[in-house]
Order: sequence, then C-alpha cells, then structure tokens
Amino acid sequence: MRWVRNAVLSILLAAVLTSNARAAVFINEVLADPPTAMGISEFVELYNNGSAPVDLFGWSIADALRTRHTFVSNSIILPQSYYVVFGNLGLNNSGDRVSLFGQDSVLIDQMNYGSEGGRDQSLVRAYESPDAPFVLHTAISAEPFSPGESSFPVQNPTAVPEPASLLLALIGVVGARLTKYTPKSILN
Ligand SMILES: [Ca+2]
Ligand SMILES: [Ca+2]
Repeated sequence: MRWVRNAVLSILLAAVLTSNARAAVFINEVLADPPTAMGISEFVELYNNGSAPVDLFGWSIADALRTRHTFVSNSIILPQSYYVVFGNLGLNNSGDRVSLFGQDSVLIDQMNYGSEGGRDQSLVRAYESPDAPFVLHTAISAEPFSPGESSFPVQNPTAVPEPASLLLALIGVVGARLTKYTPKSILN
C-alpha cells in the first residue's frame, strides 16, 4: 500500500501546482505543557480546511524567541486533514506566541497564550476554523489533547463520497492514525 500512497501523494502534489482550488492551513492545536506521565512531547497541530493539498516545504513554526521547526520537502497536508509537529518546541508553559510562517517568511497564522498553556493539556480551536478562539482541550473533549485527529468525539459524515473522494478520505484516515502520538517530525 505504501507505493499506492506515494503515487497518490505525487498526483496530489501535481494537483497543488496546477489547481486553483483554495487551501487554508492554520494552527489548530498547541500542547505547551505535556503531562509528564503520558509520554508525549510538545506539539503543534496544523489543519488544512481548504480543498487542495498543501506542501509545507519551506514553511516554519516559531515561538516568541526563534524558529523551532522548518518543514522539509514533501510535508504534505491533505484537505480537511491534520499535520502534527512533535518535539521540544520551546513553548513556555506560562505563556508564549506560536507563529506559522509560509515560504519567504510570510506570516500564515499566529496564536498567543498565557498561563492557560500550563494546564497539562493542549489549547485548541473551539471549532476548526482560523476564526475560532483557542480554548482548553477539555472544554470540548474528554481527552487532554488530540494530535492528528479531531477534538470532537463524533465525526459528522453528511454525504456518500464519490469513489475518488473516498480513496482520498481513506488515505487521510490512515495518515491520521499513523500520526497518533507518533512523531512526524522530531526535534532534538
Ligand atoms: Ca513547555
Ligand atoms: Ca486535534
């Protein structure tokens, strides 16, 4: 299945270069204060609520001090999907700023937090939109965080997808499962 996935990703990447479809990537969830007993690192979760995949190559994540992660080539975030950067991102528990920069250091999204960042749980958008405020993860979920997946317990399928869409959705699901608590990117 790996070659199938790679082939599809290549096709999707080509689509990125040729499509005018809208894509919008934003910061969706930030874990600054990992609970020590749960074996998880800090992470920043991105979400693409657009209709086209986006290659994050050359994008970066910074805290208030400096760049903490730069995306390598083929860092593809599919439509309606998540991408999680795990590692020591230098996020102060007592307050910090998280910025997402695109190529040429264009600011894509930014969030600030205070002492609420130090509550042994992540901060997450109240709903998956760049316009939504950040809230404590347990305000909308029984879980303290949800890297690579929705904060909301029930997904909401509204229509029967066409076969091509279904294939992409399945790949998206596989990708999300693989990322659960598994670093896609680890910083030293
Ligand atoms: Ca921290
Ligand atoms: Ca999440």
